[in-house]
Amino acid sequence: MTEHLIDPGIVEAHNRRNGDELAQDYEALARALSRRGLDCEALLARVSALEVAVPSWGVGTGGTRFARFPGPGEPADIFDKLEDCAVIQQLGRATPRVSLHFPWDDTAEMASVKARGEELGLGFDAVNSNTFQDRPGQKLSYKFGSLSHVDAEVRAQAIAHNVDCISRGQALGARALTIWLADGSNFAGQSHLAQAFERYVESVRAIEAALPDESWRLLLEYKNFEPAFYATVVQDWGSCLLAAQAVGRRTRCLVDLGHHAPSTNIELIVARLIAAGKLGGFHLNDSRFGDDDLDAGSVDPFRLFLVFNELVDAEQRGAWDEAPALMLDQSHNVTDPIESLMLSADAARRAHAQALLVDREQLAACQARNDVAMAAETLRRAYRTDVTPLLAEARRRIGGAIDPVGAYRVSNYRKTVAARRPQATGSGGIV
Ligand code: PSV
Ligand code: MN
Ligand code: MN
Repeated sequence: MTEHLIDPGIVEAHNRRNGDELAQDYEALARALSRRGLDCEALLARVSALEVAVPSWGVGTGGTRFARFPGPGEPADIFDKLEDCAVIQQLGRATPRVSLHFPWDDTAEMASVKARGEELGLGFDAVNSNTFQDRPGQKLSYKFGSLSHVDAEVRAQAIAHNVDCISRGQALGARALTIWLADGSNFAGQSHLAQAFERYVESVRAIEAALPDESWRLLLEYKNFEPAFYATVVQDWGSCLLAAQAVGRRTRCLVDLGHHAPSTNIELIVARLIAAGKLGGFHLNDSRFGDDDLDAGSVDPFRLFLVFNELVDAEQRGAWDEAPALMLDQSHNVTDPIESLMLSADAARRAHAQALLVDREQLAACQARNDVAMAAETLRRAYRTDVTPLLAEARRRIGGAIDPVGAYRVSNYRKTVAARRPQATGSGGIV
């Protein structure tokens, strides 16, 4: 029996208050969709199946390199983080797994973390390594890189950390390791561009060889800049693809939506990675300038829809051997992280539902006769459909909240945990 941290009676009362309105809106949507030859119930089943993992680091207040302004009731350790993730799942019902980050989350035995997750109805998604910071007492520094470092001993230390993350992931029941590499250079001439990449690929090969079995995946993130401002070792999807291809079958690329220059056509990158058989997963978020880590769909929901449009298209064409893993990767500086994460999971499902509504036969016909206006309008028509009642109904049917943020606020969860968790202090920024 799953332990619910918010009294289910509160959720039921909330759903009763909003139930009539939802029933009317859902019925109206079902009628409108049926006029378009679409079955709302079938769509609801598809949308309900979409799951997004929550990052353990996302439930704490983030920060910038200038400051961090922690809110009340911040999680103090991995067990507090799991509780917050459980609330997100209880109300939203779209996020049954948590993605852990080491060493940030290695303060407890993995067996007890797994057991607590089970009590709360949570499983574990990809684990994340961290060789972008030095931990206290660490033998060798990552100041000048880790997996691509010029010194073989530093590389060996970074590889060993990733292998340790894999065994922690195994203990949790996870099946993937995600590597985001901060390595790079700040000045022209600082590093040999080609050799640094070769050393990185060599290191990743050693990590892939340590994966427990064929079902495990190694997901490589790329990022255009920061903290290296002159040249990042894995700066774009091209480098990432080269690395994934050079390493092996189980190694794939992970597209973090915030890791591109502002006007980059991310859906095109997605299409290319699918074609190469190397799209392993996503870190969903939104951004205006760079790695802003804002809530998914909060700046440009149309772009999120276009990404999901590629995924639905690929799935329907049978263009991949397995669907990419979906995870959120956000930093919440001015919002309650629980609210932001629930809204982002909802945004992902919304984009997915809209993408499922695209009339693909009509789109293909428009493309075939170069009917540009109608092709674009076919996409926009799906995007303009308000699927809010469908998302809410999907949650309601399995015990979630019609309006997760509304129910969360009524529950006073934040106030309750603030009374027993120590108040975190501000100070410097974190990633
Ligand atoms: C840093 O850019 C970053 O945001 C990457 O996207 C990672 O996924 C995340 O931090 C956690 O390491
Ligand atoms: Mn990321
Ligand atoms: Mn990032």
